[in-house]
Amino acid sequence: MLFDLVTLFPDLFDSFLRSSLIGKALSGNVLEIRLVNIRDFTSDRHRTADDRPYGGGPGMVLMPSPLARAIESARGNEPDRAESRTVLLSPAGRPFDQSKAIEYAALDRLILVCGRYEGVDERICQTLVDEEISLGDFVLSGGEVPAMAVIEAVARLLPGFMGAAASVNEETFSDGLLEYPQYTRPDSFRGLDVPEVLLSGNHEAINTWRRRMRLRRTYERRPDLLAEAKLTDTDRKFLAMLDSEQEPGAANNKS
Ligand code: 4HQ
Repeated sequence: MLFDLVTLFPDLFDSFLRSSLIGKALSGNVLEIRLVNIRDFTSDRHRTADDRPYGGGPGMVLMPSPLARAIESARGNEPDRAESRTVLLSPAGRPFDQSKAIEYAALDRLILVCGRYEGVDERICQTLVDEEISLGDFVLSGGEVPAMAVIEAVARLLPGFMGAAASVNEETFSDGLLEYPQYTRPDSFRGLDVPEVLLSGNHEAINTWRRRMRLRRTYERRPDLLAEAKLTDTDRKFLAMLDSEQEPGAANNKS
């Protein structure tokens, strides 16, 4: 799969692209990443890429012309790639999630446009961008870090990314519940013991405990996920029990 990164700060991707898993995927041809520097498509001697917002207000806006030429340059090489999408990283986009990552992993090519300043000229979104996505409800200085997050989420779904041995475990976001807590040696750490059941060798008891921990965590931390989660009748009974135990205002961290 080919990723084109359209950015004013291509250097920000250096260490990320050399990092072990991404680096291996690049040398193993599972992944190809091209960097397009918006600055290379400016037309004045100062290489200006931003300008003041019409209507006034703080900050600067990415100018449409250099950005348009940069995106078109990315598209221009291998324009015949069958399935391609141009995506702008923006806090005003639709939320990025695992289902989006799965959707992108089926493409031949993803063009990621990283904005800076207060944003990009709206006419870029209207003409050259297929969709806008947000990594969450917070404000960053640019789309580069979100772009790396998208690359990592998508790349690990590509066949061959993690080698033949390890396969992807997407449990959390396939059935819509948070993961159960994990423990490794030693069985006592700073006075905290690994739950007995995990040392019991009783796999049925372990599975029940893990399922309940997933339900409890999701109930406590991300109740919004429960509406979409795949739940059995037993799950619903357990959740109803948690709900009846709830004391208003008191956190419940018991297992
Ligand atoms: N920015 N999810 C502002 C983000 C962001 C986010 C990227 C900051 C775009 C212009 N992007 N620039 N949150 O905060 O994707």
